[in-house]
Amino acid sequence: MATNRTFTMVKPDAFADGNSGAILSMIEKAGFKLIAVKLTKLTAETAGKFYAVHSERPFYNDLCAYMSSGPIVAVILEKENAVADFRTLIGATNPANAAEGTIRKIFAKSIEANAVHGSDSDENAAIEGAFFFSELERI
Ligand code: IDP
Ligand code: MG
Repeated sequence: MATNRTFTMVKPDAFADGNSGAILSMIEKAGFKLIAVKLTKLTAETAGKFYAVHSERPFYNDLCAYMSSGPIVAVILEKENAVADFRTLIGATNPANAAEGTIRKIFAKSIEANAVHGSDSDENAAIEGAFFFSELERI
């Protein structure tokens, strides 16, 4: 079932560079409503749980270390067609392949430190949102 919600994180590189506000502004200007926002920090263990689907990938350990290297901003977003439209807004995983004007093209440093997360399905958006927020923390 389409929920019209997706989940994002401003990743440690973008937070450390002071780009959280600019990124959230781009997201709002693209028509997404903020449903829940949290400044927090993952541990290697919680990052490992969040990215468990990638546990067999060669970059998994580096990804967990990177994602726990500094604060992140976790956000639930709402918009019609949220998951697909947000993936378009952020651009390709590797910023070298990201379209002009996308968040990753503007802010990402590398295929790993790529500024933002974006859910890849309605099902994962719900799982990922629930990873960071309780029912009471969402409007
Ligand atoms: P996505 O974030 O565009 O959905 P995924 O394939 O789900 O991309 O990978 C999750 C995250 O793992 C990426 O956003 C990036 O931070 C990191 N990652 C993906 N592929 C590589 C790689 O080949 N080398 C290093 N890190 C990677
Ligand atoms: Mg993904």
